[in-house]
Amino acid sequence: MSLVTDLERDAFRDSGILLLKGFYDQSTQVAPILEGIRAIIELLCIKYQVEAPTQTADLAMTEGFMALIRRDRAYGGEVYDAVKQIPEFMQLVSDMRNSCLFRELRSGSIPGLAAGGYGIRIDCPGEATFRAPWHQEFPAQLRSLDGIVYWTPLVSIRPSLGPVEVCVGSHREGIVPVQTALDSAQQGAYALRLVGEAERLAKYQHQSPLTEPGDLLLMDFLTLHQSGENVDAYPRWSIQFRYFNFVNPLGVKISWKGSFAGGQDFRAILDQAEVAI
Ligand SMILES: O=C(O)CCC(=O)C(=O)O
Ligand SMILES: [Fe+2]
Repeated sequence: MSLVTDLERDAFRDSGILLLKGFYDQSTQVAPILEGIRAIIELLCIKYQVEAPTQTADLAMTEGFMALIRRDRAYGGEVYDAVKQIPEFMQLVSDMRNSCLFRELRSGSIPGLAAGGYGIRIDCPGEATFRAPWHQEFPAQLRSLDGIVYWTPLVSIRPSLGPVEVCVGSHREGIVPVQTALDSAQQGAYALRLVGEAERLAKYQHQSPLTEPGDLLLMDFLTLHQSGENVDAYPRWSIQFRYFNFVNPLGVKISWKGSFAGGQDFRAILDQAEVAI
């Protein structure tokens, strides 16, 4: 049975973005991840003697997490590193339906799951350091040119949480040249800036889809997108991972290497393989 209709597949090809409502099962796939996060926050509140409610996932991921980072921002980093090791998270990331979906969207492909390209974002209110500026996934991840970002929220995404913003159809632009911002406190992929950003962004219709846990937002590796601004009182929790295509000629040429997630700058890898972009 198909996971997408022909209409959806064509819409993804044309717009570089596709929202599949309720792709994951809330009770069997999402809820166990939320419970894992709750337990980790509870353990850290005990460890650091932070007084905060953690009896439900909702309380732990709002009040509990905020209390932890108010005490020490580094505790938030501890949560971030821990939650991606929840087995149920890895089960969702490697769900067979993800590769089936990739095959349907990229006909003739052999799907790969990008190592180090999966995680759970915790976008804290008012923080700019870890906000992803306008970017394409390809330089940040490499692996193959025709990869797809899988993005699925763990909380209901309201406008104040800063939904991801996407330029519809921008993937057709091809690889956009980037430069490193030297005046930014941001590091790695977050320090890259699109050349001629304002003019490029102005060409496209912008969308900031509101999503619910279980929904899956797909973005082409060349689609321009950025993190929205979280002006809420609570963090924005979301899962992202990337599938790529082993068959893609550029992927074969660079030996499916990763970029910043693999500890290397994409420019070095493309140079080594003598790929000009
Ligand atoms: O969730 C975000 O704010 C950014 C997501 C993103 O850039 C990605 O998943 O590739
Ligand atoms: Fe991205």
